[in-house]
Amino acid sequence: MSQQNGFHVAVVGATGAVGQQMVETLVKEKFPIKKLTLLSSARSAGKKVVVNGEEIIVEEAKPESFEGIDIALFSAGGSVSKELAPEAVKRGAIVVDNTSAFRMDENTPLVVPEVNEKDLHNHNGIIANPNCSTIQMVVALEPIRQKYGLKRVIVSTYQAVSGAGASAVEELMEQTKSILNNQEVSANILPVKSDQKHYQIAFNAIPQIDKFQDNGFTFEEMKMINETKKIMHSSELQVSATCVRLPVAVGHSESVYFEIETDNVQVNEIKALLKDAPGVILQDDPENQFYPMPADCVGKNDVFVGRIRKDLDETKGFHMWVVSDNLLKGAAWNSVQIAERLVELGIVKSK
Ligand code: NAP
Ligand code: 3JN
Repeated sequence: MSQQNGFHVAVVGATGAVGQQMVETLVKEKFPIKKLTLLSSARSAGKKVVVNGEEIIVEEAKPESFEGIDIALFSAGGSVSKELAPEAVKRGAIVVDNTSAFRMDENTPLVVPEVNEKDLHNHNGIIANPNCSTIQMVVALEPIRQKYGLKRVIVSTYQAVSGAGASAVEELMEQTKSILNNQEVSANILPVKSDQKHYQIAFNAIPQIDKFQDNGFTFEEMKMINETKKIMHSSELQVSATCVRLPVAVGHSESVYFEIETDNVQVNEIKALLKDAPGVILQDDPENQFYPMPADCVGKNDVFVGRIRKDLDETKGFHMWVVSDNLLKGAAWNSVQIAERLVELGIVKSK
């Protein structure tokens, strides 16, 4: 793991669902690491984690933890990022932040490398990683937008419980066991731990992800709407979203309806475009019942697209089904990919 000419990397939230994937992804992608520092809250400080055969002791994240750090990957919630990301930047680190804390800040680039890598050049120390549901959708839409223009997007999501953290996955497993054993079910985490009511997720579908806003949309839906416009640099793009939680452990799915700006485009032209698109794997063969499903996407970095078809009424309208591992391209891989690009573009240098 340790390379003399590598970088001192910190993972903040290293014991969480996303943080653990960040550590695994750094190793899997052979990111050039001189030293790896794992940070968490006081709860997990002292815990030993074996990374690539080396034992690392998790430390409590504090402002001083960032002395000497070159790159800090944050995934410990928005309030931790708001407090500690500026402290990391003050000490010379570049931060890739996986929370919503800075995503809509006009001085912070919000980056999906396949879509808007060039925005990495305009940073003030922090690069924001978008919401998982946004990332997989824009990877699939960007090649279409570039070639045919994009007027409107209407998306419905089918999101895995791991998006709500390690405790939500545990809750799904516990509830499933209880139901199969004819025992009473308890619900304490979903849809939103800090909200008033909690509902069973096992054998259910919950049409609420994050808290409701005054306009009737949830915060998750507003993230998809606002982040898509920012990443695509298009305030005129019409975007609407409905986000739903399903009893799936890993892998978000999305039914995406989109309208392009060009006339007479055939479905095979969209398929051909997505077949060669960066970060996309086309799985579209209805005759052989071949389409993407979350169970097949777990552990993979790509965005899988299938069920592409033309709308029956709107001549410029199309539908597609987009699936990806929410903890990888939706979070850990997109963050590590940003860090890789920062290194390759010479934007970050080892101290
Ligand atoms: P999780 O499984 O609950 O893990 C939370 C992590 O944050 C743990 O490592 C926890 O450490 C750490 N933490 C909590 N409070 C802290 C504090 N005060 N100081 C330092 N570390 C602290 O949650 P998760 O699913 O990994 O998600 C973590 C965050 O990532 C979310 O809150 C969200 O902002 C972001 N996220 C983004 C996406 C996306 O769409 N891109 C998806 C999921 C999550 P302990 O072990 O000590 O508790
Ligand atoms: O629920 C999901 O599937 C994705 C959740 C993402 C999330 C969860 C808690 C806090 C976020 C996020 O990244 O948008 C945040 C947050 O940082 O606001």
